[in-house]
Amino acid sequence: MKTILITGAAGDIGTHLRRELAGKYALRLSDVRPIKKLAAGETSARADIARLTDALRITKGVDAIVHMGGFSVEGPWNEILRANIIGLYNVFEAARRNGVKRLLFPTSNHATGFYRRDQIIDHRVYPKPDSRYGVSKVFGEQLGSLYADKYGMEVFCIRIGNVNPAPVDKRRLSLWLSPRDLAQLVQIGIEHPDIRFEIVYGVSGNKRSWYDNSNAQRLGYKPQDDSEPYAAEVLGKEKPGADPSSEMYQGGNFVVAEIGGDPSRVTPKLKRKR
Ligand code: 15L
Repeated sequence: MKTILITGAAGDIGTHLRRELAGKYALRLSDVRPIKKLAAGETSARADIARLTDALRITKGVDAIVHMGGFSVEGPWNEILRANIIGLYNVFEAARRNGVKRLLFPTSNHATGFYRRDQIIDHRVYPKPDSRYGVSKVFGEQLGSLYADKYGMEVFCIRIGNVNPAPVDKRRLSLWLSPRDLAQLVQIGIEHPDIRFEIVYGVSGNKRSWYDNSNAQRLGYKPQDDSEPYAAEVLGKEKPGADPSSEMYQGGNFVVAEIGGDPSRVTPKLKRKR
């Protein structure tokens, strides 16, 4: 059985993945926070990936890395820099030094959040990040490209929409990713024999999708879920958006965060869950 390192394992997505991948892999779970209640087949390795020594320790001897760790919304530059630039670099570099070839990087819809909602985009469009967070995700994709081309690493980038048991609002009807579809994409990223550097969209088979996800389909992705059955209920509860720009662009309120404001502040609406 393969041993998979999941960083950021104490977070929401990490928690979904632990449940979905249980029994399929030996899971090494890492986070700066303690991991509560290990299940059978799980071990934990607490680490701060902003320290290269920690990154080297946790990546030793694994077959693949699912790098979920990082700052997950728009935030102050210092935090983005520490977790998503320095921490990410350390994970790639530690993987290279430890001979771990396969790395899955969860990038984000916010790497392309300044595309409009009336546009359908595929994996070949140039990035249009909507935030410092989005820029950090573009950095991660490009670092992956470098490590694939220069060092022969196998890098699978999933531009994740929004992972939740059910879509939570109108925007998320277009970019919802169910936990089981996330797990399917992660398994493709771990198992597909022919990955060099790939970008796919982490979305379910949503009828209202803004993405041409043919690259994921080419690699075998067959989403099981679609947000459409939830649409009537979700739209019935929707309140009108505060800012028309957030309605116009795929990135939603990340697009309008701090416009004309103070970039050192975390916008309250975007505060991440702990
Ligand atoms: C993301 O990239 C964030 O990590 C997540 O918290 C959500 O805000 C999601 O995007 C989204 O766009 O809904």
